[in-house]
Amino acid sequence: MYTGGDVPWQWEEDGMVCTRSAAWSAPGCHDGCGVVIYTDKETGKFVKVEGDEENPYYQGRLCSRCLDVAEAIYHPDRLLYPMIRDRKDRGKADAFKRISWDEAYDTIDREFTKIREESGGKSIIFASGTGRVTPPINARLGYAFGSIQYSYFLSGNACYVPRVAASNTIMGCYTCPDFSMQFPDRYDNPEWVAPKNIFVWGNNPLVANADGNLGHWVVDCMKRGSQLIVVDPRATWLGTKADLWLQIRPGTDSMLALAMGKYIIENDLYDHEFVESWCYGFEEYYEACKPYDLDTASEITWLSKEDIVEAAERMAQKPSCVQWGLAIDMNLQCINASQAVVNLWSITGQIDIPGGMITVHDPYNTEVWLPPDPKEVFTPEEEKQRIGSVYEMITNSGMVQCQADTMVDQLITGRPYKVRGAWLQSTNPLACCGQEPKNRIEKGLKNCEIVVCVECFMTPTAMACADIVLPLCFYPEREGLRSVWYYIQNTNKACEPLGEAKDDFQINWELGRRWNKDLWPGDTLEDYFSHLIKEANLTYDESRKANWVYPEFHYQKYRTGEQRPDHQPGFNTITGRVELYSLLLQQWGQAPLPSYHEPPMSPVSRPELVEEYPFILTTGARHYASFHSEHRQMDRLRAMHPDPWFEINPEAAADLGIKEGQWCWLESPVGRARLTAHITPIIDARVVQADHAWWFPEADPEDQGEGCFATYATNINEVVPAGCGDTGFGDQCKCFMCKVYPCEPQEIPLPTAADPKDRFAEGSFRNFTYEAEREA
Ligand SMILES: Nc1nc2c(c(=O)[nH]1)N[C@H]1C(S)=C(S)[C@@H](COP(=O)(O)OP(=O)(O)OC[C@H]3O[C@@H](n4cnc5c(=O)[nH]c(N)nc54)[C@H](O)[C@@H]3O)O[C@H]1N2
Ligand SMILES: Nc1nc2c(c(=O)[nH]1)N[C@H]1C(S)=C(S)[C@@H](COP(=O)(O)OP(=O)(O)OC[C@H]3O[C@@H](n4cnc5c(=O)[nH]c(N)nc54)[C@H](O)[C@@H]3O)O[C@H]1N2
Ligand SMILES: [Mo]
Repeated sequence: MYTGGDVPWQWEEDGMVCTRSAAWSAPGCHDGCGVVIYTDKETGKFVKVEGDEENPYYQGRLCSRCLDVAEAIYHPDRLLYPMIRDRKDRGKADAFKRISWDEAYDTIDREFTKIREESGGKSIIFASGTGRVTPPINARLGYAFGSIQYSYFLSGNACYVPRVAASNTIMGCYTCPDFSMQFPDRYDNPEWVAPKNIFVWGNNPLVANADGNLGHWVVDCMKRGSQLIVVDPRATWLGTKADLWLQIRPGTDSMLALAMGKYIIENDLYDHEFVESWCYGFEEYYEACKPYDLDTASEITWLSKEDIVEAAERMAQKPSCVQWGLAIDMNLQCINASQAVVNLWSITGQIDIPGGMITVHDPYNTEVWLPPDPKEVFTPEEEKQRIGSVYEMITNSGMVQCQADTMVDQLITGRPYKVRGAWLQSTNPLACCGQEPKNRIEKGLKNCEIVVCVECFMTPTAMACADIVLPLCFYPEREGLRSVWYYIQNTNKACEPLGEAKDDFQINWELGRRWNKDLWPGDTLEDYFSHLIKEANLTYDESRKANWVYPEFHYQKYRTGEQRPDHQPGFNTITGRVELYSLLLQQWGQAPLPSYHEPPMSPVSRPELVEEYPFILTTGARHYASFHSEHRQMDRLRAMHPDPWFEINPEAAADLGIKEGQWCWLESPVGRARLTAHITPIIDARVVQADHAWWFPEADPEDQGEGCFATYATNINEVVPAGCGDTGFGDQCKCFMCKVYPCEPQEIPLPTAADPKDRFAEGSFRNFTYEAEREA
């Protein structure tokens, strides 16, 4: 174990108290950046936040959103008190009434319990969005209540979970590129070497910093000699610095991977020792790759044969690693695509070598990322009640989510039984993660008898659907634990929450204890945190003083038995090897080997649609100014990216007579959305890329035509339909078809952001914001 106990966790400086912390939402983000929070010594109020240069993982790096957190804390739209609204008044801004926390808890407890008594715990869903602090504690709350329905609205659960599920299935573990983040001494660690090649595949690490990866590390490694290969249809900043940029046709990644596999095997570039000793199904995998020759691959992917060959040769050099991303998940054949890529780093022997793909584990089994094992809470019969449990791949992925599309279907139809209540904690499905939000998500949620939202702002989802809204505090105002594969750190409370805002841990612990104290142990919240890190042999207070706690890290764990529960050498799969041919996939009725499937909506599979829908549509590329649908009300961040946009190549724009900044409709056979044109050569003339997650906090919250806060008219998920692949995973967010045409001026009633003070109508829910506290 290594700790950061040599530096203080709190000290004073220039009349301020400085508190080291981990900034893990809210506001939301995947990262728990090491920060120093400055508060006024006299008043205790929040002053500013800076990156913590002592923190080995982040080394002082911080993004614009975190630096702007003061704007979030003192924002006039911030929710500060629990509120209730009559169900018949859903959508009405002035119908919320302030209540006390006790009244809120009592009402939720009473209504939820009534539903459980009448229809069983299973008829209430507990939904979260992406990996902020919330998902595991939300699942735990549901389990304590007696509901197994821990859920997520994104079609095909197509974020991260598919890649993790595929990895767990094939390798019995998850792997990450080795950027030295597992070592507190980082790049100086004597065992570490810089990757020779870093593949950035369907990911934009500098902007996204997703899933336990900080984009800066890629640049740090480049400075130490790593070469870069970027697989992306857009020239990202890293793409322009890459040694090889593969401008791939969206949705064809598995074709590229299979052709690379064939080339590597046929040119004897693979790692014989690793394949013979540690892989299962090599011959079968080679057979599966055979159809994917360079000519076919080049035609399908739009890449040159030379570039595919260079990529394959670089993949085979040691050590090489892959930083993959969302584009692998957002494909109906995402398990296939993940497997095609996993097999590449497996046959080339990159697993768990310095500079390769390191196998990672939850440090000290903290359960900070994963909910409790449902097997310890539910009977096998009850477990089968999880919505979508027919999708065995999801059920066995270790991530224990309901299948999203099945869940929304059930919300809408009430079949096979009604979903009567929804607890929404850190998700905004009407504006962000729900496909076909107007006809599916809003309709489904409104069928519930009770909808509770735990939120920091009045989002479109809360405005349209919530009966009870619980106000959430921001990270400087709370205690908590941050853990990522490599270390744990406390989130230390530096100032008091404004109003009566509370944090997720506190809310769930207080409410959860009404239902099941075994799942929410401890007499205080701090006891509960100590319980979460008990395997580290530290109390919460000790871990605070330790700043960051790293378990020891070893390479090549599969040789020493550290990779399997029975401590035998090998991987935690049926054969004990990396299953290039997956016996589990076979058991679950899925193809055991990867193969290429043309996306169902592409110019190749639907040539007859090309005339009407000439563009391939990919969506949701991340921006610095927002985290999903968050930050739209932060004026400074909004100024960086004021309107929803889509990227279009100059030639294509000229053909259509479209000018920079012009509002246009993007339309598919499913629906249309309105965004402004951003004309840029970074994208191929046959492809357009559109923002996701827009809403307009400055717009009319009761607007039903455009959708609450004008969200539907600009929501790209009205253009990309719901639906998943046959594993239950995957969607079409990164590969669909659309046309583009200018929007008439009269069709654009969007308000412009005026003085923020003008936004507040008398008598609206915003009456609960407190000028005095804000000014203080
Ligand atoms: N077309 C298209 N759609 C996409 C994507 C895409 O690429 N293309 N990406 C998808 C992906 S990968 C994901 S993960 C989803 C994300 O979808 P969501 O996670 O649902 O994202 P948000 O809409 O930002 O909703 C989060 C809400 O939680 C609140 N919040 C923030 N922090 C906290 C917290 O700590 N606790 C609580 N209780 N609330 C908090 C915020 O105010 C916000 O309203 O969107 C998906 N939608
Ligand atoms: N600032 C910010 N950071 C975020 C988020 C945010 O909203 N804002 N969201 C967080 C979440 S939940 C997630 S899941 C991650 C996602 O983070 P990333 O994995 O980086 O996802 P994206 O930015 O959607 O897409 C990454 C790249 O894939 C490319 N791409 C699009 N289609 C394809 C394709 O078919 N094949 C290939 N190879 N590439 C393609 C895009 O051009 C883009 O540059 O980011 C997280 N971090
Ligand atoms: Mo995500």
